[in-house]
Amino acid sequence: MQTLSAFDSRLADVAGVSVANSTEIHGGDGAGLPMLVVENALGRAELTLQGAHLTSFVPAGGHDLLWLSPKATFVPGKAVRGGIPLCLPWFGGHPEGKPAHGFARNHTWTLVGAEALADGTTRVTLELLPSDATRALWPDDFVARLAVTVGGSLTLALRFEHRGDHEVPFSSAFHTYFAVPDVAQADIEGLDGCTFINTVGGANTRQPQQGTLRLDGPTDRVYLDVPAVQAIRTAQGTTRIESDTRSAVVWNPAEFALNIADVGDAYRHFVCVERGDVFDDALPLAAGGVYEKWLTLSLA
Ligand code: TA6
Repeated sequence: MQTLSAFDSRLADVAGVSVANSTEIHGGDGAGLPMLVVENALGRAELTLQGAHLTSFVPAGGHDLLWLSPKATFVPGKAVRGGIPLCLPWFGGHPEGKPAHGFARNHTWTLVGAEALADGTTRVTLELLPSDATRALWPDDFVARLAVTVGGSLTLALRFEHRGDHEVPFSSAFHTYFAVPDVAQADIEGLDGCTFINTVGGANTRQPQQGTLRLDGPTDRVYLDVPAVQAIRTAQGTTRIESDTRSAVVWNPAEFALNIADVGDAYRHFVCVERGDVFDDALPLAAGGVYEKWLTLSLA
């Protein structure tokens, strides 16, 4: 069973932050993954140190805003299906065939801070530094940090510091899987008028969104230059998404999910609305450049 290092354990000795292994929470064979449980009177969240990956967020008195696949596995080196994988330092496929969505989501981050704040929220901060494995994919030095604040809302504040001496291409996304009772009945607001790139089946067509979005089959769209706020309305309630990033990717594979081992027919119960800076909205990082963006999720 994988556990936190002594250093991590000491930092986690803060009211409202406890450590666990995924096998204790989600079962499964094998060593599992170390996890943090962050809980206070306002809300509760779970995350794996691998990927600094949120797998659950429940505001007090509410339901889990995040979808975790019932077929999710907690295996070292493999991204967990559901929650909020961090796509970093590139989003989607890589021109040289490196792993899709970067390496941040399947490397282990270190807990470097845990604080109970005066407003009743709890913040944990995780850090990813270069290793031989990351250097094979991204030769430059970097410091990646994610501060996770848990209360009645959930805020992720990401900072990626490029320590190289030359400009590098960079894109990033909070690849959030939202829990919905039925994806075919979920209304996504806050994209009206935005241009989207339809990438389903390798297509690459552009058109404007008209009104509310309701998915009616396999969907993979990159919305550009979107407003700060989106909402997902379902019979269960309304989830509010706010971010200072520029793009929103909407994804659900529908029946194609039957070919994805850790999704299958559970695709009906999630929709990804991924805020980030991708495609035309992505900007290269100059030598010594810093990328800082945040995402806040809440029940409206
Ligand atoms: O963000 C949408 C997307 O890029 C889709 O094209 C789909 O591949 C999805 O992410 C999941 O990717 P993953 O590598 O996690 O299986």
